[in-house]
Amino acid sequence: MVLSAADKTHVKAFWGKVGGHAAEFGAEALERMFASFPPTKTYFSHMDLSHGSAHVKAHGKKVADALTLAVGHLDDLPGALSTLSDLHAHKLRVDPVNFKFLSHCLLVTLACHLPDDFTPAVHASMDKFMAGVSTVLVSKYR
Ligand code: HEG
Repeated sequence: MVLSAADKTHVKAFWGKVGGHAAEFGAEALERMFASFPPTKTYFSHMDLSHGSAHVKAHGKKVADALTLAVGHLDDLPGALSTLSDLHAHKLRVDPVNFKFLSHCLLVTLACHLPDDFTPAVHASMDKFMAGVSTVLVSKYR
């Protein structure tokens, strides 16, 4: 998944619009994922996944912070996400299909909150960005 120069420009500008809402949007994306793809909840059986839960809020912030880091390193996603990649592959062992679910739910969340900025071109670039991040996070499975 190679992001073009235009993709990188779209992703950086759009994430700038997300601004201080990143953690909140991360938590909403998780809530949507748990609601629409219930098997994903099995990975979080140690957490309270009810609406407004502090666990989901805290995890939403972690995911969002990782995405902010990735946006800052679009030319070196493997380097920026190396530790996180080890964690997901070796310790968490999250089935790769779930990354598509979370990516989808994040895009839906972003589209709901920033409809004017989420143009078809930005949508396409954000989709490529999430695919790029997901590729790195599942890259060490074998
Ligand atoms: Mg993962 C932990 C980011 C997809 C399940 N995830 C984490 C952490 C981050 C993160 C930053 C905390 C790492 C730490 O504590 O050092 N996750 C992250 C991203 C994405 C992703 C950026 C995809 C875009 N994660 C993902 C998916 C699942 C999953 C699809 C399962 C459906 N993540 C998962 C679990 C943990 C993390 C179970 C450990 C949670 C905990 O116990 O605190």
